[in-house]
Amino acid sequence: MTAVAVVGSQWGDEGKGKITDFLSKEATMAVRSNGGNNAGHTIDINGKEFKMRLIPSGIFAASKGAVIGNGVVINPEVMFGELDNLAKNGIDISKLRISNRANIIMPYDVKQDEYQEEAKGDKKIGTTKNGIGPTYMDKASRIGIRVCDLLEKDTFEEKLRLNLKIKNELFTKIYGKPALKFEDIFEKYYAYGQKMKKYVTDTSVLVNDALDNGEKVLFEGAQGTMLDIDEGTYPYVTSSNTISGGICSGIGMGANRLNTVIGVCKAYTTRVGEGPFPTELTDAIGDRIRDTAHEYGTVTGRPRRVGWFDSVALRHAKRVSGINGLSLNLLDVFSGFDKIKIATAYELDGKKIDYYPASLKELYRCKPVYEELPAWDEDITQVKTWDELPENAKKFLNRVSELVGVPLVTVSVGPDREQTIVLK
Ligand code: 2SA
Ligand code: MG
Repeated sequence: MTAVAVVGSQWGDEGKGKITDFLSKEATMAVRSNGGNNAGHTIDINGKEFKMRLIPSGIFAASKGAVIGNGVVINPEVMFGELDNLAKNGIDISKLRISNRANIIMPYDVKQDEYQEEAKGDKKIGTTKNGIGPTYMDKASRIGIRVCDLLEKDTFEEKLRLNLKIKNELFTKIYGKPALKFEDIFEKYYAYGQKMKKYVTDTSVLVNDALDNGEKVLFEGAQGTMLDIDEGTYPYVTSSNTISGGICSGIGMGANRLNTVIGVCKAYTTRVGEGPFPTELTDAIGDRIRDTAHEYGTVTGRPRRVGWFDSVALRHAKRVSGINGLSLNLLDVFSGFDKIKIATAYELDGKKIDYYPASLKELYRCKPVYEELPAWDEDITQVKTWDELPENAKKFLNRVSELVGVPLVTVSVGPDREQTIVLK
């Protein structure tokens, strides 16, 4: 292992934290390069639970740095909240490094996210309302406030005044909402910048130097392929590139740097928020998977939408990210089931297709073509090796790997670190 990326290969919540935690023991540097506090997973360190949203989960082990790259959007309040909690629990946070080019999520971005969703009515995206989309909008329209801008008082003042003029016009005239005040934001955010300063650097140099020196670097992807702004189910996506290419632009490194791209998936599929989901189950089987696997949002408690494993989506994920190892979670959920289904292709207007259509209308018309496999009765939560798995579980895993065209590297049979079968 030198440069290993972990990416979600479904719609997020695949359990990336588990393989990340597993790999981070070997890594000397841990890097985040996309998204913001719309990500989140829980890590168990010596019996203590930590909820990580913005800080790389590898901070616990990374001796050479836990890096927030230029592609990340940062809510300073959330970040310092997380850092304070880590420090309070004796975790060394001095290795944190923040890119001087990362964009800041401003209070008006959070408001705009809320107003936009409200205005869309039943066409809403179902965002996490953390201001992620509007911050990337600001970045693309070149009015974003970057970390380095926050550190220069006059630059920050100038940018904030201009942005408030633009945003307040939108808020008051289009959305009929109150304007935000310069005074309520300026000093508070300037102070955040000053507090952030000691961690700020050109993280592209840092990461590239580490790779040049043969350090083991772990790149932690957030969300999943099907939520990618380019390759996902647009417009029901997040606003960043969640695929492996997003790591290169989100840190400032060459595409030839990554040697391993691990795609994380579940033995079935889940999605939160709106948008197409061809293999969705709205029946008792879906409820059974949801209840067995506790598929409810960690923060809001929203029930996640549940469906069968979709190899069409996975092949799409494999292609767009160059996935060369598959990490499959939650195999144990199917113990006691009668049958498991896998979508091998779609049927679109009477024709069998094996690709993911770009048009939403077409996607909504797609009917999955299923293959049925028998499940197993045995409780597999204590299984440690491939050989101990029931034959039907092996058949299911082999078929998944064959359909996706990627070897399995780990299979998880429970939430604990120990409940992981390592295959490669
Ligand atoms: P946003 O807030 O603009 O990014 O929302 C846009 C859509 O993206 C979905 N979304 C997510 N869906 C599942 N998991 C997410 N994050 C995971 C978590 C962490 C992960 O546990 O919170 O897997 O990295 C996530 N983030 C955004 C959202 O529901 C909208 O459909
Ligand atoms: Mg999650």
